[in-house]
Amino acid sequence: MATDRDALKALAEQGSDVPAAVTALTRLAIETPSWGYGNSGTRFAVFPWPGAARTVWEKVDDAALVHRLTGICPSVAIHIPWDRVDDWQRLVVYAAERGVRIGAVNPNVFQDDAYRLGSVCHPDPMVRRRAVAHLVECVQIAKTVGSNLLSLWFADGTNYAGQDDLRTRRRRLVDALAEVYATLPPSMRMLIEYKFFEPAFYHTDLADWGMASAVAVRLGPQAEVLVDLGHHAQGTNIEHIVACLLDEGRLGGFHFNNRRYADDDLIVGSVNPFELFMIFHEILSAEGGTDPRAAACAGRIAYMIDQSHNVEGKIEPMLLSVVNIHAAYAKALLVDRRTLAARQAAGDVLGAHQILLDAYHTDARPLLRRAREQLRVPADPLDAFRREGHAERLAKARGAQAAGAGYPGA
Ligand code: PSV
Ligand code: MN
Repeated sequence: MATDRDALKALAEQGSDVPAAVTALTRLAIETPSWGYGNSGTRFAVFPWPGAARTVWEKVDDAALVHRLTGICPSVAIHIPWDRVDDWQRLVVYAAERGVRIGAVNPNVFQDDAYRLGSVCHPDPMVRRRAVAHLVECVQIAKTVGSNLLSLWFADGTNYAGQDDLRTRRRRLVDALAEVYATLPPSMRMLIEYKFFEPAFYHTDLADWGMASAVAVRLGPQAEVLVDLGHHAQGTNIEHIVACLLDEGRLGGFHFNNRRYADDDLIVGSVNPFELFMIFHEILSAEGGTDPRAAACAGRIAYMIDQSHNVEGKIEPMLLSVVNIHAAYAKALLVDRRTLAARQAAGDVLGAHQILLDAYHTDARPLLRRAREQLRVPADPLDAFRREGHAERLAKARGAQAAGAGYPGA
């Protein structure tokens, strides 16, 4: 049987820069979401998972465990008010003691009764004020916890034609975000997420990447677009969107997950791993390309997971997502971009396509094992999670919460 050493030697002989790829794999940073560690469900039911995190402290514990087992998840995103605490400094220290830090701060302007007709686009200026006040408070929280990311998603939209005036709503949105933008410290970025449906079904105020980037451009250079993989219509070419946003220097970050039908929030790479590989291929092309703006943009992307687990535990699916992201990235690192460019220039349609398939079909696991060796983490994080008995330990310590209906984090 070929050893990892043989496999890496073979890769080097084929022209891959193995040490550079291993280094890149050790440097990837993926943020996990606090809300992915708690019980969540569909609007039909929440099935409580024994050992699921009950508080933000336990969510940080779980994020720290994921980081300990993978070596590439140094931060955890928080959602306000779900994760609100009285003493933010205590949370910062608590996280640091466990080897992680607080990442993106996600405001919540979609759950209060006041937001029935929207938040920053609501027809009533009092409701808009309330939403802006919460967003500004989240900028303050981000400053306090040492985060430089404010990550925004709005449920704003309408259900019926004529319900509200579309352009007026857009002006309300821009005005509100301009107010928030003015409070950002220079080091902080505002990430603007889009989604074309749900909970509104006639129109969504920020429906796609074009609308989000137009708003970002109006606001200024600290505003960028966040691409959630679940927020597109069936068949949308997401890697093309990624390429366009890189070219405009406005790709701020990702919410990784996977979908088959709607915003399914399934394990990353579980439905369409080739799409994930192609997304990383676009990013790496920009990073190593000749356009300095696209290269700089690629270098500051915030990679975050946004998924919820309804029937399958919490930590294990998060680990699988991280492993799948790492694997897609590893394969994208193996693309022979020089030969690809030559074949593209020559109009060699399938010859160019073959370059991508060659990388995609390469077994990248020896590379990943080498990277994990350097990171001093288990060669197989999922296996380690099972062998070390974490699920049983947490189930015993935390027990199961009462069943109920609800939304992630509710
Ligand atoms: C909305 O579907 C979303 O993707 C946004 O990012 C939210 O912040 C997140 O889910 C959690 O509800
Ligand atoms: Mn999201």
